[in-house]
Amino acid sequence: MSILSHIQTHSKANGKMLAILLDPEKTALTDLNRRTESADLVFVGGSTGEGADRLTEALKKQTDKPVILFPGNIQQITDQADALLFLSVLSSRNAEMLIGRQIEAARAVRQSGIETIPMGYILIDGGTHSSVEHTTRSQPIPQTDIEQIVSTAIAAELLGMRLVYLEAGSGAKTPVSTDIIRAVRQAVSLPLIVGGGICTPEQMQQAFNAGADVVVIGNHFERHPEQIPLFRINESAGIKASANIG
Ligand code: 1GP
Repeated sequence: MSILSHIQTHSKANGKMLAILLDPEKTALTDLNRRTESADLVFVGGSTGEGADRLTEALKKQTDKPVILFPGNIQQITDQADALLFLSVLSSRNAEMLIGRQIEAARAVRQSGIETIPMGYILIDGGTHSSVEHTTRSQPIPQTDIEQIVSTAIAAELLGMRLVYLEAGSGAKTPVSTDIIRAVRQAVSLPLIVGGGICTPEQMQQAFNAGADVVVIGNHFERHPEQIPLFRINESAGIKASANIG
């Protein structure tokens, strides 16, 4: 089964998925089985830097989790991963981010033969100047402009994209609000990925309840790897309760 079908099947069955985001520049190549044990999907990527090939190779040796590239640049593309999120920053008005980088990467991606999933990526203001905002030189959409966010997500679906990613930016102070997630969920039928600033199982559960199919967590697990098991999704009982998460 392709990775896209895997995500679509989960989404249709209302199954929720946790994706752990590993930055190749910040992730040691050891202990990856434990680092990814609560995840359904492993995303590999960062705003800058290389090393995605080494990290992907190590992940494929140490875990059986699907490894999906979420590349910040063309150097992070490797055919060793299971799939590639081929994204366009639809919230941007910077042509490089909308189509320039994609053209630059197109031949290498095609040659690699990797499963490529077209994705509409929508940057939303998370209350910090995020590195994605910096590297894409793009203004995020304010959280209050739900209409614009929903219109952008509908455009993604009309353009034939297969996933929508609502991104508050790594380390966001304010994750994407449940009002936004709910409004986008009602407007499009594509699987919905939500990330940026999610630090507690409760925030993850709220995003799921509002309609997210996949929640992405990076920063929090880099700082608190010991908390990873607390985020394990238990489909029948919801997220494991965690009384002592700070
Ligand atoms: C960033 O949405 C992801 O692209 C994850 O954000 O690092 O804040 O979890 P965090």
